[in-house]
Amino acid sequence: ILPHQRTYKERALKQVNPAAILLLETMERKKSNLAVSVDVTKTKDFLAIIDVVGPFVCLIKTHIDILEDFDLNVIHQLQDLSKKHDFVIFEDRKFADIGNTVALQYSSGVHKIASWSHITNAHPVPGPSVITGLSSAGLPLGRGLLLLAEMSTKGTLTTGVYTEEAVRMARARRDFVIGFIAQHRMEGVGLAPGEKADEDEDFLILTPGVGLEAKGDSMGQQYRTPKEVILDSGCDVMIVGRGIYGTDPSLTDTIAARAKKYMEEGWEAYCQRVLC
Ligand code: BMP
Repeated sequence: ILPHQRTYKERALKQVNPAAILLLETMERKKSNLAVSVDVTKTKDFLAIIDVVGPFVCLIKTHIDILEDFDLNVIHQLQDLSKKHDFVIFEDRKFADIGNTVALQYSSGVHKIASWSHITNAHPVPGPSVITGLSSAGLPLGRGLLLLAEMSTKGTLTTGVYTEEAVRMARARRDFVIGFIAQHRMEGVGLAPGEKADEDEDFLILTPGVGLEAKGDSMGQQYRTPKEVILDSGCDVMIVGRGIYGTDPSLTDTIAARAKKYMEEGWEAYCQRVLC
């Protein structure tokens, strides 16, 4: 039985990293595998969208450096909303430098990401040292890391040996690496012939590039449906941005209705997958 054939609740019991446990338990509690990516430039819109989609999500994904009027007060309000609506926070920072630099970028600067984001992510391109650097700041705080094993964009270089090496790097650091940003499951990827993965291995797959209406955008993004992502590809969390918040943040009823629809489709696909 593969990890994604088990329930989120069962899988939470076997995890060691606190952020992985928190995410799986939140998904089970809220019956949601929907994450909303809130990529807007004004704090007012950012917080308003999160308050509207909050009841429907297991996780809110941020690009905190997009906010034009950022100050640490935004973080306090984000944390209040996370408590009010019971969701996990994931800053999509995509670290990609030497260990010493990423440790500083993660813990310090204007945004102090490690202090508030349960989960963050990194490109595997620097090699294992990126995990060493980030874990020095994140592990003492109970944080978790996702490696970008695959991307959703046309022409991405994250294929073949690159993806395999990403999975090998994660296997060596299961205390901190909780899974991948990817388009598929990673069981069996990167194993030598005859090599078997540890039977407790259970990486979470968080998948962007999800949309019910559009197939992509004019800048190389590619979308699949919740059913394709959760049922056909066995991914765990679907990440939706513009498909939910659209172009007008003031349309709160429409945004809430879209979030509810994605949440229901994602959960239905999960139920079919685990036959619950
Ligand atoms: P949207 O659904 O509006 O296309 O947004 C997708 C979000 O997921 C963006 O925040 C983007 O940075 C992120 N993302 C992605 O689209 N593809 C990837 O491979 C990795 C990402 O982090």
